[in-house]
Amino acid sequence: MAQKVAENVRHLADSIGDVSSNKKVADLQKNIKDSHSKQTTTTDYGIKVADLDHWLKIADEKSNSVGPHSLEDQIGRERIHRFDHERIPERVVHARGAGAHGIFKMNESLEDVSSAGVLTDTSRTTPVFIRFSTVQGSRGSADTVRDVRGFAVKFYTEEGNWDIVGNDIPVFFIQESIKFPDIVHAVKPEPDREVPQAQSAHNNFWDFVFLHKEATHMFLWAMSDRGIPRSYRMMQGFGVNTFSLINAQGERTFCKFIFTPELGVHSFVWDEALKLAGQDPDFHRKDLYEAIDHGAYPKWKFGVQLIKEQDQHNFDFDILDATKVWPEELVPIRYVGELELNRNVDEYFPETEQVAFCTSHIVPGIDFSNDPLLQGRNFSYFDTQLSRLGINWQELPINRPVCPVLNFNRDGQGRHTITKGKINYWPNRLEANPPASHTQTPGGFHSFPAKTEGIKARMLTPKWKDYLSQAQLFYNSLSKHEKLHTANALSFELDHCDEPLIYERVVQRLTEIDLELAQMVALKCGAPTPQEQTAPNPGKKSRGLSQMDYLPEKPTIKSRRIAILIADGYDSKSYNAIVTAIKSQSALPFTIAPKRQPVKASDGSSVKPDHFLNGMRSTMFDSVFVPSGAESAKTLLGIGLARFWVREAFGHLKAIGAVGDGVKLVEAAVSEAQGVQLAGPDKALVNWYGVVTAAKPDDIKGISDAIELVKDAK
Ligand code: HDD
Repeated sequence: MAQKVAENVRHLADSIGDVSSNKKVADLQKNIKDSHSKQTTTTDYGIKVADLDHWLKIADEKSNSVGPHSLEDQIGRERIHRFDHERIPERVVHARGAGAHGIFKMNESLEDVSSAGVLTDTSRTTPVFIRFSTVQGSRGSADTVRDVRGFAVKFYTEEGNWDIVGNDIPVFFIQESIKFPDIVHAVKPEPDREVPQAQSAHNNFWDFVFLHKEATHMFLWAMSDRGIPRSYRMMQGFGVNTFSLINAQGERTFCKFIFTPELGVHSFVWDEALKLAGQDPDFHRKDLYEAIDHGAYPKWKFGVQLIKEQDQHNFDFDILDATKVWPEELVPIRYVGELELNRNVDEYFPETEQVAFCTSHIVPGIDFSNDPLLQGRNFSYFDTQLSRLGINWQELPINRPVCPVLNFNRDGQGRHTITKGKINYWPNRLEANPPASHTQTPGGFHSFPAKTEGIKARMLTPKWKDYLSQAQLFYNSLSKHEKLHTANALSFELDHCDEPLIYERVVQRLTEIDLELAQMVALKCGAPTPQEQTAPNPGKKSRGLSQMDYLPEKPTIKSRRIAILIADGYDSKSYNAIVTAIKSQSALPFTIAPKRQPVKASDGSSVKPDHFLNGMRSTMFDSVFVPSGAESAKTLLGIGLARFWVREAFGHLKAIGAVGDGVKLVEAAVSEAQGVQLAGPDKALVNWYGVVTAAKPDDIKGISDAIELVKDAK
């Protein structure tokens, strides 16, 4: 225990020391205190506290009497007051999240289209903070539920903060922001009984999306494997809305922002996600922390899609419509930068909980567009921070920019800044704090002088009414197994709807996408089987929609979690070889045994396992390996849970490896899973997807084959 505390203190000291390369991290140091210091505890007003265990009260040892509390106890009162007010309102959506610090760099300048320093200066390293999130659930809900994931990036640029408040899905449910309260009400727990938590699998959500045909495209994305990512580190990030870039010549280019992960895009299978929600509700949060802590820093390529202003109307969809992607064949992605997360937060609340993003936070060289969803968002984010954090929320350490902030905004609850001088208005006789245009100083923000015409009306133009083409494009572009997963997800969701009107209508909508899909879902959710495709689907496909298009450029098992199953009598040679092989590829080995006390090898050496069989489940690992050792294999074979470990991993299509005697356990488990008897212990299982075995216990080739195979793990 003492050692663990010492390690933590060292970690804190290290992190405080490591500030030179990141301006934001350096800025945060002003507010960091060491909770492990040996200094005497004080009240918030600074006096040393003598006793932390007892409230001041009227008591008498002699008569053995403990009387009532004294209200006089300012120390006891302060502690309770502070505790009573610890909670702030959770975010109205995206309440559950995890964050980390990192850096952003441009490899290629975008000066042809933008004058923003952050997008043009290739010598800069811009500090960033990212918060990933789920949308539907409360702050304490599970990480692995089926949902859209938030991907919000704050760039602390030299010209001020720039926020991309994006998602892992490139389109949105609705075209107009005025509908946002309705979609959120519909997807959140139903108001009468407040169920279900963090689930879209209920009548209200499917009622809403049926009644909004524009939501069809996005609900297909959410029901695909994108809705259950394996890790925050393995998802794409999309700014979703259309922004403008403005170059030094004052020309405008429309733009979408995209982040693509170096590790590729990967998902759970639904059974894993479901089980993990109970077995480890913090799975994604821990995964992010663990990877950064082990130095496996998550990385994304940063790209833009660009459309010249004069080409705005040359597409058969409106490029300002957030329910549409810009197909890559029409608008290629230009990858120009990279983003890396390399530092965990020191404390969750002041950093991850208090970070506040606004789509309206842009810097000179970047501007908005008339995307109606974005226009509404620009109002909403600032507004919501007021009720979450108060008017001075931009002074909070995690939110304050790294460049100077100076203006005549004053006062309000929780004001930190002390501004000297008599002047707090503009214009003033001292010409203090002038706007840039007054002094002809370059760098002031100028809104793009866009020409607009029309009449004031609540309407959108006809192009916005094509709700199906891109929904079909997405579904057509999925691989065979992604289509099957989507059908299964829809069936699961609609099975949870108990009003026939709801699931029958949704199946009816699916007939406008793909008849076979509609029929598969109808069969399982209980709707009548439809017989006709009700809208023509010309079968168009596009690159970049299936996540199979985003396998890592170089296969890697970096940061993957690999369980090694052993019991007393394991073979230390094959065990050590696999541990070394895993570590050499920057993956993480975890030893699992029937007990957590030291396990003895056949040669008398021993190892203390990381976990015992029932403390963890195969769902928490990407792969399972069984080393050799006759006694070990015999023990494991006799334990139902050990066989279940391998069987379950096999069922989830995970890479499984075994050498020597360990093969017996894998064979038994796989036979159970398949319901067939294998021919013998030496029969190679390589034909079976994801299983690699080698008969010889020290068959390093066999072991590295297994490692190679793990690379191809989903
Ligand atoms: Fe939103 C939070 C992403 C539409 C209103 N949104 C929020 C977060 C993300 C997104 C990632 C969490 C930020 C964080 O980690 O603190 N939202 C999106 C995307 C949208 C979108 C990609 C579609 C393109 N949002 C949207 C609309 C509105 C909002 C149309 C309202 C008109 N969103 C909010 C909000 C939240 C929010 C209520 C809740 C907490 C917060 O802002 O800071 O203002």
